[in-house]
Amino acid sequence: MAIINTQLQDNIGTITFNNPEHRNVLSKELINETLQSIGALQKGKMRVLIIRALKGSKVWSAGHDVHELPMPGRDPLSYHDPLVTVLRSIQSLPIPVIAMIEGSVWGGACDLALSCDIQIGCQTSSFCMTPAKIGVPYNVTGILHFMNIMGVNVAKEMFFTAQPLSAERAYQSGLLNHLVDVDDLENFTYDLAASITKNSPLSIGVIKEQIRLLASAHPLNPVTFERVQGLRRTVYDSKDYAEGIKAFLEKRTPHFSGD
Ligand code: LCV
Repeated sequence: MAIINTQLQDNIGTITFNNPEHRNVLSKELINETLQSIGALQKGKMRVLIIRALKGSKVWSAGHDVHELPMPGRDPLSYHDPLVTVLRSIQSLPIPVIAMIEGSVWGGACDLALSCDIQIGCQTSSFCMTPAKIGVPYNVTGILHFMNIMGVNVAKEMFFTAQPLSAERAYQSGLLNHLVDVDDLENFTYDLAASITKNSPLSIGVIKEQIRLLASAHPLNPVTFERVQGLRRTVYDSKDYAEGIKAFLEKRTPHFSGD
């Protein structure tokens, strides 16, 4: 059975995560299928892409597949990591991408949802940033992404507490463009997508790229960049990182020693 479903109708592409048994984890397999589908849809007349889970999903996506996290000593979110790759692909896709969110969103899946251009949620939507729960040093582009969207204070609370943000709080904090009743979610999303397809794709594509370039226009001098990479290395080389992954796989609470 395919772990994603793909559809193109009236210039609106839809990618539906279809791996509920494993809570739509962003495994290499799911990400590669998503990237292939985006490529195929782009060959059609797609002007908007909607990314969603199956109707009634309790979990939109459980985030990075923890089984695929490297053991200590290797950056778990490096430039070529499949998750980081798909985030870049969505951010640089020259058409609007809408995250239609039913259910809980975890870790890297929050970054995926927020890499989309518009987020539409319902009362079952929630967002939980989990790096600190697993002992992962999140990456620079991801942290900057969260800072740009929700501001430093809410980003800090999400990363430090690793607790879910409710749909209402997500809407208040700017993670959701719209918060609608779950029964209206699909129609609302597709109506908004349809309104976009009526506008100039060229103008939209250029404005999206301008916003992306301006939002990431944060000059970082080489020494600062190397300091950040060094700091991150102390985390992914740590016993805490190994313990976080081991505890997840053993389905138990992690006991972090701080080294
Ligand atoms: C692999 C999984 C996962 C999973 N990986 O169902 O942002 S960072 O830096 O942290 C980044 C590295 C990242 O994204 O890390 C992953 C962060 N994600 C999480 O911490 C969420 C972990 N999952 C859960 O808390 C629960 O699975 C939720 C609440 C999502 C759903 O709970 P529920 O009781 O409905 P199970 O926990 O029973 O999970 C069902 C199956 O999906 C697997 C899980 O191991 C189980 O598989 P098995 O039945 O084979 O054991 N699964 C869930 N999440 N991230 N596998």
